[in-house]
Amino acid sequence: MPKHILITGATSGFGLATARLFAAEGWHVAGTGRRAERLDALHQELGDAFLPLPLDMRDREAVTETLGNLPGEWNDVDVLLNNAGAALGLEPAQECSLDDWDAMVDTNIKGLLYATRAVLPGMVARNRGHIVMLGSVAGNYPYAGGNVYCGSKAFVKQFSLALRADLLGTNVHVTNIEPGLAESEFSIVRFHGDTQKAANVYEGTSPITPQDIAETVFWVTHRPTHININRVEIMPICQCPSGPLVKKGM
Ligand code: NDP
Ligand code: 8X3
Repeated sequence: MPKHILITGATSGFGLATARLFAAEGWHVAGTGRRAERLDALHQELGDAFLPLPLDMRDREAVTETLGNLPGEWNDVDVLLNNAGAALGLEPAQECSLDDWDAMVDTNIKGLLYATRAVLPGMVARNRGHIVMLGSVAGNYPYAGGNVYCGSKAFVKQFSLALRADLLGTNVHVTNIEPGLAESEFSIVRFHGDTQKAANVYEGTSPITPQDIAETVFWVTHRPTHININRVEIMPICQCPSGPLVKKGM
């Protein structure tokens, strides 16, 4: 009997790479995304091992209805990968678009909550399962222009840890994966389609790849049952955390 992973945001980047890796390992993969044509293409590629779920994670009713009532065996979700998310803009807070802020809160925080709430009762009833979050180093270290994106990922980190507390006494696992610089469509989305600006982010670096993250998801979900990986922070070797900034001449 194949295991089932439900991936939010399977149309690109980390989610797409994870869908391919888990399918290659014999898992059944259900994947969400707004770009239905990309889900269709993945369905063509992976065949019956893939269940396309076109929806917007910001739509509470659609997420609750769809993810809470998957057909047949698909409803026994072994792993939920809460991956769908975005950074929008890199302006200082006083110049940011409120629409961008709303979209980040609604997707990165609220969409993740809707998906979690939809699958959690089944996992608790079966006394097994794993919820893996795509947090970020942005939840650990602030940077200029990160404002609401950093805040949303700090939420994800703390929510993951608090979820562990609620689930103590069950065999339901929770992990927050916290990548640093990684190349996907992330920066194209952040810069609202400006591919040149996005390319500049990675120029001269060796960023994390979606495959690296897929392998991390696979690793954290294949530990012995008595183990829970709480958090995994990953940076490429060309990046490191740094301390508080100082502005001289003030
Ligand atoms: P991509 O932009 O390549 O992929 C984002 C995915 O999220 C797409 O499948 C997209 O699908 C989906 N998504 C976004 N908004 C929505 C929405 N409203 N409803 C449904 N799906 C949505 O980026 P990454 O793969 O890099 O990002 C995946 C996660 O990893 C995000 O949470 C991101 O914050 C996080 N992350 C990324 C890092 C990076 O540097 N790349 C580093 C650390 C964390 P569609 O557009 O089809 O709806
Ligand atoms: C993505 C990494 O540093 O661009 O979450 O915020 S960063």
